[in-house]
Amino acid sequence: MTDTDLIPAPLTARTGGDAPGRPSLDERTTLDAGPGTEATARWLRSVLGAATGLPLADGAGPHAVRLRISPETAREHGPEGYRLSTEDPEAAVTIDGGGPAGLFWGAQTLRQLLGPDAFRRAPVRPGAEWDLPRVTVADRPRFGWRGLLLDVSRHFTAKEDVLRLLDLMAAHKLNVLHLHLTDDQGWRIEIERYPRLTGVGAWRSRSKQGHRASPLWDDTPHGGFYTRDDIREIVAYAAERHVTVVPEIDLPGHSQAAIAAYPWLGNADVVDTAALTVWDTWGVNPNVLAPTEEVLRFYEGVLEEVLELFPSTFVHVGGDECPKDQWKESPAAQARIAELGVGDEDGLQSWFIRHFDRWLADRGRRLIGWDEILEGGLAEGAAVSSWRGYRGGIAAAEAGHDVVMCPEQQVYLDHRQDGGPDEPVPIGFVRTLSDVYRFEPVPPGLSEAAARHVLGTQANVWTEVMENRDRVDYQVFPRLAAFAEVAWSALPAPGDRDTEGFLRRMETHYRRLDALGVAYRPPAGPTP
Ligand code: TNX
Repeated sequence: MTDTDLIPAPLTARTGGDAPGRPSLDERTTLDAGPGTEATARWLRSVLGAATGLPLADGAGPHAVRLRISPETAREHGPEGYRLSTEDPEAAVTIDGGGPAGLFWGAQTLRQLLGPDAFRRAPVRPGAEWDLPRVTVADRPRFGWRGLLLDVSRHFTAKEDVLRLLDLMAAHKLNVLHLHLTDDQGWRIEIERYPRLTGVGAWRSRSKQGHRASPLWDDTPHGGFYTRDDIREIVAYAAERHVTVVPEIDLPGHSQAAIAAYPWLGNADVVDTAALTVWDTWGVNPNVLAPTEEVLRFYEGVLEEVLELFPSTFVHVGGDECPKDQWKESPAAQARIAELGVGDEDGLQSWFIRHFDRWLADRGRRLIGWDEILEGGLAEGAAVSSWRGYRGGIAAAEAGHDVVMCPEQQVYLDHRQDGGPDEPVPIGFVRTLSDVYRFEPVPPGLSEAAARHVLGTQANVWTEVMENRDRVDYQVFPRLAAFAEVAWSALPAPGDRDTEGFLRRMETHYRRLDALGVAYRPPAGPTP
């Protein structure tokens, strides 16, 4: 390692010798953008231009930041890999990307090398020189799926804040934003053919149960949703940063907001679904979808619009925490079990998932769901988000299905960071920054063949008790930095990880987060 304090740590970083002069960016710096590098050049110009005030005109030469797509780097490090050097004589900085994504990650590394002030939006030291270390970095990610789930249902995240989070993800070389768009407590995406999903389903009133249900639930009326253009903007903004947005439409559980909007979606023979409102507390909700053909058609309609907006290969259909009580009680659901020959209520749940697995496959997409979709038999092409520990992920991977590891014990960022009384979100397991750093996405004992099915890993942020951006910032940071290093870097086994070294590099990283205006949890705790 070097003194460059990069996070996530690169594969290799070799600091150079004592050649005279020191590489730096200054008034003479130009951008030399080779074919296919224009998008990253634009990003660099806008971000570094704002922070430094430098003109960064187009042009080649010894003072240039030279951007290239390089087949040799692609061969060595893959499309997300890059090589960055401040030691090549023909330019001040050279970044060779294996592909456009690799080039972009290299540009993120350059920003870190310039120091924390490179993360500001206006120059704080006008006329300053922007020194760079003499270094050659070669880098590539360990996993292709380096994700963050944001629950925008329990509390709506304003579009501007989603865009900001995408910038923060990109700064940490994360590349999948899993947007949890629907749940019992709110439907957050406009669906043209079903206007009540947002007209009714995006709004909840003051809790009728009040704080009796949970002292932690924010009782304020709440709502919001993304229009189709908002979604297009989020997806395009993400794509410019090489982040894929994976949409989640949760079914057949976690569906009360949809049922409140269209009561016939629910089990109307056992519950007065017309009286249901968007759920005003949290937990596992009994009001699940009715297992009818009409409900399937309805969700096909929803997903058709979702596919128009999200180019992501993977589409998440939830499948988690679907209580089967209503199906047990409902004569209509029991008749369906017999008619479909699916055996029992678990079979009904897989009937839903299997249907959408085929439906998505017919449209060139792939289904991903929470590990409960294993119950009653895994659909043929399904991938699994393993959240109740590793178990579901292991079973799915050993059966040849792709998995994303996101065990709640390790990487649920809604969970507290300390056992003390002052954590603003005092729920769940205690998971410190160092704990997250010691998370290993590939559990020991997984066969080599199964390990190849671990697409990667994801940290999940559920927002039941996070009413605003500062709360989310506090829960996500700094732990996302540790998570990013686990997802990107070639770290040794957890017992051999250099946690001390990571925490030392974090000292610099906190300055970057300060410059970015992130309301992270201070290392000394909430009440230092
Ligand atoms: C479980 S993770 C859930 C979410 C909650 C979360 C709270 C998952 C698939 N389901 O609905 O928000 O726990 O930590």
